[in-house]
Amino acid sequence: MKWHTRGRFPDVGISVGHELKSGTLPLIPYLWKWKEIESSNLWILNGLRLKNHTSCSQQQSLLPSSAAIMSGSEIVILLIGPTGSGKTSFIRHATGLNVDSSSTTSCSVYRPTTPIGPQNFLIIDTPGLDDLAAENLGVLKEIAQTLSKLAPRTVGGAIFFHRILDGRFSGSARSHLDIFKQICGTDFGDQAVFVTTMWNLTDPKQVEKYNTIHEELKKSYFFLSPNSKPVFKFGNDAAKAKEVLKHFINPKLKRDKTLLLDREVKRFGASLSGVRKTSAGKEIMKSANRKACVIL
Ligand SMILES: Nc1nc2c(ncn2[C@@H]2O[C@H](COP(=O)(O)OP(=O)(O)O)[C@@H](O)[C@H]2O)c(=O)[nH]1
Ligand SMILES: [Mg+2]
Repeated sequence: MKWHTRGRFPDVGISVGHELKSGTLPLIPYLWKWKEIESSNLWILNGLRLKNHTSCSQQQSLLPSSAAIMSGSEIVILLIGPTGSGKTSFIRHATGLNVDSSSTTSCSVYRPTTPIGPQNFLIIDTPGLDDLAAENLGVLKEIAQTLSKLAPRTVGGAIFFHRILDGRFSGSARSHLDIFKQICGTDFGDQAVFVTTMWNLTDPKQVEKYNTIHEELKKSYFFLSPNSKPVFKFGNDAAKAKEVLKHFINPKLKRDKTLLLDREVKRFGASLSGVRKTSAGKEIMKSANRKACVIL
């Protein structure tokens, strides 16, 4: 059994989210978080956390970015997908930072050490979507709070991650995709990108099979608008991660749409009751009700 506790950390004014292992009491996190803040490289700016997990030189490379964050020049990219689908690994390769994959229990924002185009990126790593509605609402709240801290910036692109090794689309993968689509809104168009991951783990003898699955996903699921389908393959390498990011700076892409969740967070707020009113929040509840019906 997992305990999930989320609360406000009064001294620094940021929200915290923690997953406690079975048997631990959910009253420790304030203390624990305090220790984490003291002992790790945690940068706080305007209530926004910029995590850096590695060396001093990388730490310094993040410091000037604080100023850049204030200037609002980067393209904000939101990553969504189930746990283990490769979001944090993608960030590691896209940013050149040694980001720890072990547990993503709250949202963090990363900036590539070397810009790959005229504009740099701010990439939001998010906790993985789950099969439980309560967990997914918690993830949505984390995302909503990060978006409201980033305001007046808005999300310029979103990426959905799916492990190609999982094969054809399961029920929970479908429901994660439905949540992603409701986070984006249908008019987000090509600003929503779909990535199949783990290509470097596919058996070379079965590449045809996985290519077929990839094409099927592209044909039937991986798009917001049927006219254009930005779908990529990722095999845990920097070149592919950067290729995906380059999509967002392609001059042919009109990056003029606002993420539906961004608009809804402005309207309903980033509290749990606020995110329940968003389209993604409603989608989470709808899929929970569907599952309950199946069980009954
Ligand atoms: N071989 C391979 N491993 C990957 C790939 N993407 C992620 N992983 C590994 O899969 C595990 C989960 O990935 P992670 O990036 O933490 O997934 P997240 O939960 O979506 O952030 C980690 O051990 C990664 O090293 C990939 O494309 N290829
Ligand atoms: Mg992660």
